[in-house]
Amino acid sequence: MSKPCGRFRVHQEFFRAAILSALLVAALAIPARSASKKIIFDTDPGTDDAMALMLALNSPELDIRAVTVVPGNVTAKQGLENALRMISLANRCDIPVAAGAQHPLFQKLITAEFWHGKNGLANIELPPSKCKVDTRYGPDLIIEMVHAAPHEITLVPVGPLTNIALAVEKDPSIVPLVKEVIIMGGSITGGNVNASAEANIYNDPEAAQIVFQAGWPLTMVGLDVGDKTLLSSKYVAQLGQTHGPMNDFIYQVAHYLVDLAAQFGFDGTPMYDPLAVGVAIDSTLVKAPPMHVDVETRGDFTRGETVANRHGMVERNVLHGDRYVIEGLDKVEPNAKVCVEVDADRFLQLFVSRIRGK
Ligand SMILES: [Ca+2]
Repeated sequence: MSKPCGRFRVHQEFFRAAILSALLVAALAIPARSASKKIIFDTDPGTDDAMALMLALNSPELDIRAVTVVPGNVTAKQGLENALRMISLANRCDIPVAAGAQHPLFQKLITAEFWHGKNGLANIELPPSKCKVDTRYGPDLIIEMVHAAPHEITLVPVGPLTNIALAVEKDPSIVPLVKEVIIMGGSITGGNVNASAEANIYNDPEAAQIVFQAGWPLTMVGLDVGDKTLLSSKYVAQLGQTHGPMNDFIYQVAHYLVDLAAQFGFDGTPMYDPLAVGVAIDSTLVKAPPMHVDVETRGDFTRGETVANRHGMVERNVLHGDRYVIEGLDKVEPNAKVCVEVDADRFLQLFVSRIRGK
């Protein structure tokens, strides 16, 4: 092979450098989607579900692989329609939207149009969906996707836990293959349905107990932090300064919710479901110590309560004749990280800036 002359070598070096630069520029220009967190968003939409979904869609840290619908705030049928219309509004027909359970495992559904409006979306009529429903059954879709991307999928359920429980019951082998589960639900400081229970857990306590005991990394984003994260009219005004189909929709939803909260004496609307998405984006937004959590399924006053053991141990009581005697302490392993504190302003600013596309 002849030796290339000097000029040719210079050209060769120049082109090599140019190609390398072009490749580098191209690599930097590619959105970080491939490196972002793959999530399945399980939802009962729902006004705060709407805000959570739009936050997830506007956040490059997350890659929504599927939306599965569960009955809760509204019926399964209404929820599916709402999910399809929102995904269509976002021009994301590439994301599969699937129906799932039609009712809780062992009880009648309790819907919440009282809080979310007659259609579940603050009575806002979105245009009919251009997207078609995925014909797979929600829990089956979860199973299929977890097996297709082992250790990569984060489940973000923000409704009753029926679909997730059905997936685990049908195929427990998904449990070690799921990267993480971040749920909106529960409370360790009293409920919103009644004195003890939070709505998502109350709507299907048996399903919730299955999900909490499954044995996967689970973070509970409950009322404790949601109630500290109030979107006030100051933030809604910021949302009103920019426009676009998603921005305008969320502005209207937020406006509706802040007005509703004001009727009950609150200076803002709690961002329950959006905060679960926020934790998926950035876990440093919350402080979440490990605890063992059980879901009460039988109590007269406490059905649906998330009962948290903060100390990691229980007394060992042993029967001696006609009485029990404490003989020591048994360790209880944590099964959840329970959010107890939140950097609310940082989260709310993140939410507003993402919805505004900034
Ligand atoms: Ca929800």
